[in-house]
Amino acid sequence: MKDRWNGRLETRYMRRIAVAALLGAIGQAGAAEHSHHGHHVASPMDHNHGGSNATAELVAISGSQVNGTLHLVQHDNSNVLIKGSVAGLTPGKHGFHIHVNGNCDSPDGMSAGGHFAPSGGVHGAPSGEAHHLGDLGNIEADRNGVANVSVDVPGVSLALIGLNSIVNRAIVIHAKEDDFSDPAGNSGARVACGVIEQDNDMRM
Ligand SMILES: [Cu+2]
Ligand SMILES: [Zn+2]
Repeated sequence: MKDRWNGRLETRYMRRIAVAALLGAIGQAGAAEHSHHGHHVASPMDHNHGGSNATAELVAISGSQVNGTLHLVQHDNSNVLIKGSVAGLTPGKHGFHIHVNGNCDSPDGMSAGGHFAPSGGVHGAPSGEAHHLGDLGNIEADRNGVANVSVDVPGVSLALIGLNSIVNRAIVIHAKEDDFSDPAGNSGARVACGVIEQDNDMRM
């Protein structure tokens, strides 16, 4: 047990170093491109000047095999980019939300509570006028059950405190597609859950 736990810690640590190196490389590439060419298409990563970073390790719930790691990077004052890969899904679309409680302990994920909605509202599409702040739409898995996630979320932060902070809340993936109907999009069971945890060792 002890070895396994140490191995897991080590893996997690190595992964963070790899991510830090990757983010650094992207930042340098962006800067180099900027100085050598007059124009360059801005990527959200370019604006991560010492912003907070967080990680959500997705755990399988409701008897699913869904797993993955999502990395969150704050850029600008109120935008957070969520990137990563999720495996073990059924092919097609799956509701993708931030839920209010950073608690994935219950086997059905209900411990994560309802959708994160600090200013209320009704459930809907992230592109629509009315929606919960935590309504992130759908992610789509390919025929191998893998979804590559890259979702930019406006209006939220990775600060430790603040009304719109999503730290210590949960990312939940559902069995079915979110059809954007109130109150929760008919997206079915919760098949993966991960608490959004600040990467304290990566703060600059
Ligand atoms: Cu949800
Ligand atoms: Zn909602």
